[in-house]
Amino acid sequence: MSQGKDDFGIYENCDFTKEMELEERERRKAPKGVLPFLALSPERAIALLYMLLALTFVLFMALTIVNLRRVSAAWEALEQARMRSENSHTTVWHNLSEVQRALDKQLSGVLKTIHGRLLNVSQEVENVRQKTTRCKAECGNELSDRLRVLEERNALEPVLRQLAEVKQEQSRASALLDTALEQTRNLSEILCTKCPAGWQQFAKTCYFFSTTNQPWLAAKRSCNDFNAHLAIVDTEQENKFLANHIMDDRVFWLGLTDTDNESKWQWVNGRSLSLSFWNSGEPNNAGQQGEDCATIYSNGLWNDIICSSAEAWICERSC
Ligand code: MFB
Ligand code: CA
Repeated sequence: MSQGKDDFGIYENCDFTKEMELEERERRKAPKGVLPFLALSPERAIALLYMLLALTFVLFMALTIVNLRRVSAAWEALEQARMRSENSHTTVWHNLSEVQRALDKQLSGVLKTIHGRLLNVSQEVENVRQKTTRCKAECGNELSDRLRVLEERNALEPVLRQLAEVKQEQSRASALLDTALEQTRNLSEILCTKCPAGWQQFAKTCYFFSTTNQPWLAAKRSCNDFNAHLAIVDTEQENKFLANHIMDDRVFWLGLTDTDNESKWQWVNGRSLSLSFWNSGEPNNAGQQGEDCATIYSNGLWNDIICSSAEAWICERSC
């Protein structure tokens, strides 16, 4: 055991071995702030270094193993990703080839359609060309025909104009004739002093009472032959005038019938019946063949009977 005082301090009774004393001196020689092991003996330092080295190596190995694992995991993931990518590439490639095939198929279909249409169009073009050729010939003829017609029409123009003037003159003349006829009629009515022989006058109208009999249609024609018509009753006074000229049991045709439309009675001038003097219960359209022509009794009442019956008749005409 050594005692003494060194430059660094006082050692009291310490159990220092030589080495430890050396170490202690070394340590104390080391500048302040430097790692403690530098203050160790070389052997120890080497041992420590070896230990550190070994520790570092172990650490390094551990880290390497960890990294290797990570790398292998990463590699595996990469490999899987590559596989997936390859698979997806294969799938995508397969899909693309499918799409390609579909597009080729569609395109070939479209091309066929277009080709077909082109054929049609070329056919139509050919037709149109042929029609145009034909038309040139026909249209040429048609145009020359039309030209000829136009020339003739031009020639007819003055004739047509004259015809129009003649037509205008004609319409003016017919208007004048109508006016003259109306005036003559008015005049004859005003000047009407008497009816033809054998006719009866009431107001400005003349009446003919037949002495023979015939069916309604024949009687109608007879009146027309005298420029007259079967009697049309417009007023009660006129009806009384007719009745007063009828002897006892005789009946006379009037110009009244519903032959065209059953029960739609119409005068021979086309006017529908308004004022009427039917006997009670008439018109009854009696009998299997019906009754479609009107007669007047001596009492002024009317009855419908079958038109084929032969009866006397009354004609009426303006004075
Ligand atoms: C009927 C009359 C018919 C014939 C018949 C003789 O009146 O409606 O037209 O004249 O008598 C009862
Ligand atoms: Ca009757």
